[in-house]
Amino acid sequence: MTSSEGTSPVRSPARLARVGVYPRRLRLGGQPGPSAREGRPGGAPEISLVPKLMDDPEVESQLEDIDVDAPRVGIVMGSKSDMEVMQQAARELEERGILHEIRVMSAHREPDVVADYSRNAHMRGLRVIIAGAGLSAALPGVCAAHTDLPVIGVPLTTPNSVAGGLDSVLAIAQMPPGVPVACVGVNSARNAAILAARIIQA
Ligand code: AIR
Repeated sequence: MTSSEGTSPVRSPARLARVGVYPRRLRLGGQPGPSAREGRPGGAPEISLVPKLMDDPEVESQLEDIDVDAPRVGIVMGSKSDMEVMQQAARELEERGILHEIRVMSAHREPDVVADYSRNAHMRGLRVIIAGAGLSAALPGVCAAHTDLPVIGVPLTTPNSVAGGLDSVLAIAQMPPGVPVACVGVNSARNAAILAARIIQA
């Protein structure tokens, strides 16, 4: 399921800017970006006001290849039984017009699926992964082990949770140095979505 299923494609400059894609056509009038040298013939060496990135043809062609309708946030969870809570994240992103996708994958039951998804996430255009799981909640950490994208973990409660979900909190927050996972509160999927939106817009 992706949010794009019920949403018309948005290709406006504002939309592109919100997802962090600034292809050449977004420059004013389609012209090359402004320069501090303009209006000063023979003046000081040119200082471009456009980030150097935009002048690199290779990077620019890669940016133009990015599908602006691709999901920007991946919402994953360890079980279908997590769906009700995790849909709060989807709803929040939907309201903010941020394209997202939802997948069920267990770090323990389908470790290869989680690894493949995480390894391909950046290349597919995702900017943030929100991962929710209960009990021994390895999913956010395993995602983070396989991607350089920011991962936000959502500790979830289940009928078998220990200490109201403290088991999941510790599993998500207590990551080893070098493999960070942001951890929101127990069942706080909406907060995870708001944080994801802030990361994308930062
Ligand atoms: N879980 C699934 N694989 C690994 C973990 N930690 C979690 C799910 C769910 C809980 O186990 O995220 O919160 C119970 O899953 P189920 O499928 O038995 O309902």
